[in-house]
Amino acid sequence: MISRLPSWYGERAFGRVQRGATLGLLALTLACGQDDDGSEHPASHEGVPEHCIDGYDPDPRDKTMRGEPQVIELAEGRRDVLLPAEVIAWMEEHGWQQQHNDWHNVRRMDIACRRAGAADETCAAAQSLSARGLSRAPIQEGQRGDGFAFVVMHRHMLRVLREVFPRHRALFDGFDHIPRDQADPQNPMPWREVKWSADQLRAIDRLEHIEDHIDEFATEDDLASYIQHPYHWSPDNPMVVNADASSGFHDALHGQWSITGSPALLGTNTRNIDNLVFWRLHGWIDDVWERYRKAAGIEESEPGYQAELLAQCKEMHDLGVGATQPGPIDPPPMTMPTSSFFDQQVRPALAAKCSGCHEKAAPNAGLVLEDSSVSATEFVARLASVKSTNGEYALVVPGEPQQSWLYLKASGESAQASCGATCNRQAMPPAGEKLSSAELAALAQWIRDGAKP
Ligand SMILES: [Cu+2]
Repeated sequence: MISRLPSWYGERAFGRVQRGATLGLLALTLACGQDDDGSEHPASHEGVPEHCIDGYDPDPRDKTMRGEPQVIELAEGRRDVLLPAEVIAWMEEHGWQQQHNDWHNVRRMDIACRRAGAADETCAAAQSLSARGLSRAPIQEGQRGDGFAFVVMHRHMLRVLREVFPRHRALFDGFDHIPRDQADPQNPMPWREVKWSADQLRAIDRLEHIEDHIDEFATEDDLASYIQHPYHWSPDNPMVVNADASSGFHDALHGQWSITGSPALLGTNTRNIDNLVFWRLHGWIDDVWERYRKAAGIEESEPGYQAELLAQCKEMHDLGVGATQPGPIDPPPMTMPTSSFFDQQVRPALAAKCSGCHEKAAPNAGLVLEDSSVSATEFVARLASVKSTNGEYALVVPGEPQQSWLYLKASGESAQASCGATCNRQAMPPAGEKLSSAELAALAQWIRDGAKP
């Protein structure tokens, strides 16, 4: 058997609490083993919620519910597909939407604050978490160990749902294969176009034939990081773009089916677990990872893995207990002012095409492009002359569309931009509908005219 337990395992600490208890957890996993017989747990189980050890009983609603996914109708003929109401209710009763969002946000503090090792005092995103009793996770997104935690935590959630809704467990099945085009029977939204770039097709091919690529990923953490995001953390920059442009297919999957205006927006973490496609795509990632584990000869009983499953279950639980107030869960009501050129021509386009991933509650790259709760002045102040995460270009340079990263990304000209190795040239949005030529022209004109609110 090849051991793929990451070598850093013993030194790690995870979550919002410095547990330092890895060895303790490991010991207790080994000590308690299978104790489904209702016997008393050893004292070392203290602090670990019962359900992390014994699991959950099926929910009574599993027997009575129809279990059909809900197709919801949104503005302008858009549609999204959500889990049955009973499942969403169960997750709400257990605080999952909040915990899942917080789980990601405590790992995204460096990204939200645009610097590595972000301190609470100087960054609003960090402050809003610490005001709720949460703090920066010691392992941030894209750091060694984060990919492994990511796949284990999502597996924990998948397993619980299959246990709680056994008669409807197919709701949580991953894609058999990634839909390649709109007509593919696996497309969860037959009304929506499916398009992948050459790099994304390369990722699909590699991951769907993971058994042939085992040697390209030294550890499970390497594989998971490759799937998760197209960037990684470094001490100088929390978002260094990966050299391999096929990395980050998980983000592309979220983007592909993220429907603007949906109450279960797939592109951000606030309520994306309510979305059926969330489980399709995470189920698929889970299957790819499992096939890697099998091909690499990793046993289910491997202690490091078992300890991590327990630790992730406990962390989710602790996030629910530790947060003193609920975070921003529901998207704010739309109160779009309509006066200036920016309000009329630019802001709606950004909201329509970018909010799938840059909505204010949990924006990718810490960049907010949809926030109806702030004035145009405040909104523009966050863009004009503010550096992008690549650290080279400003998001908007008043008067200069060709030097404004927002415009270059939206127009796709970023692909030819001259910028350093850490610069993510990928056009935006990464999947789904691009800005129309009229919207791009309006964006360019607005910048050329001085980027006024
Ligand atoms: Cu997640």
